[in-house]
Amino acid sequence: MTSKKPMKKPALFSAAEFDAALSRQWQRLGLQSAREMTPYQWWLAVSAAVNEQVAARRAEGQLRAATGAERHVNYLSLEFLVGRLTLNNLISLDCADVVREVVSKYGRELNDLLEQEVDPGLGNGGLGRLAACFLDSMAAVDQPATGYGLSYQYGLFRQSFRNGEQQEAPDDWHSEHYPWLTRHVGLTLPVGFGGEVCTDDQDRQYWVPALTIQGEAHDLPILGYHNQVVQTLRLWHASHPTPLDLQQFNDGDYLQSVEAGVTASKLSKVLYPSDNHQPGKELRLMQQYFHCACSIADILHRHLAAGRSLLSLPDYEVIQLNDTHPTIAIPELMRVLLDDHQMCWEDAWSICTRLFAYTNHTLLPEALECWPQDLVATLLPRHYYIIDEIDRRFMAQARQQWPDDDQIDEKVAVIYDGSIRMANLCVVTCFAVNGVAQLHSDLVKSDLFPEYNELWPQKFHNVTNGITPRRWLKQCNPQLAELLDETLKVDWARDLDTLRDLEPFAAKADFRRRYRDIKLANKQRLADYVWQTQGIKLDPHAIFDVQIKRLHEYKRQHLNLLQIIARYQQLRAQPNLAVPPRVFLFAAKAAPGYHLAKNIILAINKVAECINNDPFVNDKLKVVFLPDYRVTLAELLIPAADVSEQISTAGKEASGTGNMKLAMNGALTVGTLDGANVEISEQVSRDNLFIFGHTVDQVKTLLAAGYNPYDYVLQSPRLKAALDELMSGYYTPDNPQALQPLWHSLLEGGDPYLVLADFDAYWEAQQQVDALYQQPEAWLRRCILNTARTGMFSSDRSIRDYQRQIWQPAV
Ligand code: B1N
Repeated sequence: MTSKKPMKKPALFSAAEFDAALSRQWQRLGLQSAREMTPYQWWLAVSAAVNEQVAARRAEGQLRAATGAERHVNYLSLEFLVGRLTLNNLISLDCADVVREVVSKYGRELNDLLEQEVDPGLGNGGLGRLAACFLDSMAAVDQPATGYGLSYQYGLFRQSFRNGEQQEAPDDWHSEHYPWLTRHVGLTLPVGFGGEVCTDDQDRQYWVPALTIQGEAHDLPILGYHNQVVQTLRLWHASHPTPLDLQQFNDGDYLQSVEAGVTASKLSKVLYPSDNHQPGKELRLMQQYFHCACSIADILHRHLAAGRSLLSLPDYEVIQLNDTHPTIAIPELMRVLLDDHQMCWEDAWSICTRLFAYTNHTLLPEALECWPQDLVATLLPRHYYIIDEIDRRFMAQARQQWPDDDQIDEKVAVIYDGSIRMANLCVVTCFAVNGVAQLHSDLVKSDLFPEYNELWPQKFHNVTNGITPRRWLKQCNPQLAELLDETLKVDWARDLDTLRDLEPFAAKADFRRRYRDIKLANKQRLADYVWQTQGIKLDPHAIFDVQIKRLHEYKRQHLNLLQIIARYQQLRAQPNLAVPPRVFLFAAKAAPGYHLAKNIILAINKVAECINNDPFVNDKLKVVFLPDYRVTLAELLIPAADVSEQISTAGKEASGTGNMKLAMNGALTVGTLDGANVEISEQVSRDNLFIFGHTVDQVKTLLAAGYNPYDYVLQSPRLKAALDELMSGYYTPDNPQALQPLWHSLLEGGDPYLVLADFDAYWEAQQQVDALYQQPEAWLRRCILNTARTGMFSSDRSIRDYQRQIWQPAV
């Protein structure tokens, strides 16, 4: 399928209209002229002026709601990692040129003032970023949708390093004002907590909460790419209905009078900073319930306001749960239907089981949410009763299905051993359950939920993740985007399968030269940034090898580190070795309470310090750990990468999405057969990346046979030398014990992620990288083929898969 470039539509607003909107903004700032604005005020004014135009065009009907499907998708997620919005929105509206023209009349560069925007960091990593890509794609493919999230006052912490150690600081991202957010003034909702369940004279149960707080709606516009669609990401902010109890205030008890408001404001204060881990904190459960109660009320209100009956809810709406974090929406909807609308259990249950769908994003046991039943019973007593009843009814069915299995409770019950297993509640209720890459979806069926799969095989699906090509190609790599425009002559960002038409150009000299020059320019841009921020000089002709993702043992940044040490030792031993110069670039945040992850950061920083200050190897090897990884930094690193490190233990990374972004921008993957790496390898073909290491089956066999990391140390002199040096205090002379947690985890700790077992194969793959880079023409061809063959990783394709497999009207 190829899409012809559509006829150019008239711009959404003219230069004169935009200039007038801009004037209103600087006047509002209390200034006399546009020229008085600081660069930050320029960014504020431009963004607010565009947002004002969007609101006006929405009211006039030039921008419209999506209409392309029967069911409206409600995407519930505790995280939306949207990244900077201003340029993204200008690209979607096709208004960047008009705005650039007006701004330049005042002697300003649009690109400079866009740099003033602070990332809205309302997510931890891949799960939150996926939610943002999906909103972009749902608008692009005309899928009616609303995103529901929380308006955290503080996003993911800011990271810096002191003596190589991670320091955290609060991320006060919109300290006073964020121009893309609009408070929906007419919309505030009450949310209860605690209290007790009472019974009325008709024997119906109802909940009397002890505390009621208020949810305010704050909306971000989500703009469809070149299709005039606008929809909403609604972020709930907690406040107290009466921030001051005036009676108490007048009685002189000032502190107590603000106390209720304090409880409320804590709720949406901060994003929990853990990725692939469940903190198990009461406040987190309160956040989740607050998010779900507001969202359910809003969805019902929209449905009823359209004059529709409650029973028809699943005909018009679907609720997609982004992992189990919003699972409490299920008992909340049951409660509202049973208690507020006096529906019978069967009808309410029938609605829920046709309305909710669940996406699983991880198999890691420490990330599977379980809540103590006592906590739920105290905080949400009515919900606890409803969950218990769901479990009771389901277990009656399960015991019939497996009459002879005396372990069936342990395997499938929702409430077991004093805790509520949220993933089980999801699978029991939802009409669809999906994993996020083919391998992961297979493991969801075979390893995580084999019994449920036996009971309901038709519930289980795969929808392979994707990334929006607007942000991750067009916006972050403008030169490559222009080359694609000129070469393909179609609006490829609307239909990414058209990238396949690049294949023949992999052999054309002019295209090859331009593709290579663009990569080099992107590397130079990154080198300039590293020089300015870190004072480290990088040679843009070196291999830029990047590993950028959250810091987690299963992602194995320490495998990369061991290989770097071995490389450093080799260069010291053989100074004349003909290897291409290599720069290893890391960026990663560790959860503040994850001590081993923080120790790995320290280790990388210490090794980097030593290598970068060793003139002996300096033209061959550099290591840079860039602080404060976030969407904006990813946008700088990804177009500049030659090598993409995707080296998780097979079976542990559900999908990965950075792997897709890097391959699409022409980096060659060094990767294990894990998550979406498997599908990337199928698409680009195995010769165009570097696959190594134990497969899922081999990992299982190895662990079943009793894995002993020392076996691998004894077999590999290279590994032993690298480990010995790391353990010797060589890199931390001031504190030889500083890296003890790291080596303990690798040796006595049993090396749970098989770092040592994969070391030799990884080293071998890295040798192949060096060899291929020495054949620049062969290398370049592979880069181009990676770009040409990664079209299926557009999140537009993911959304179409959801539409086809999951969001079809309920039957
Ligand atoms: O979700 C991404 C995948 O591409 C990644 O492979 C996967 O690791 C990631 C608890 C998580 N899974 N689980 C989480 C995040 C926050 C939290 O509090 C778990 N993140 C993933 C998108 O599918």
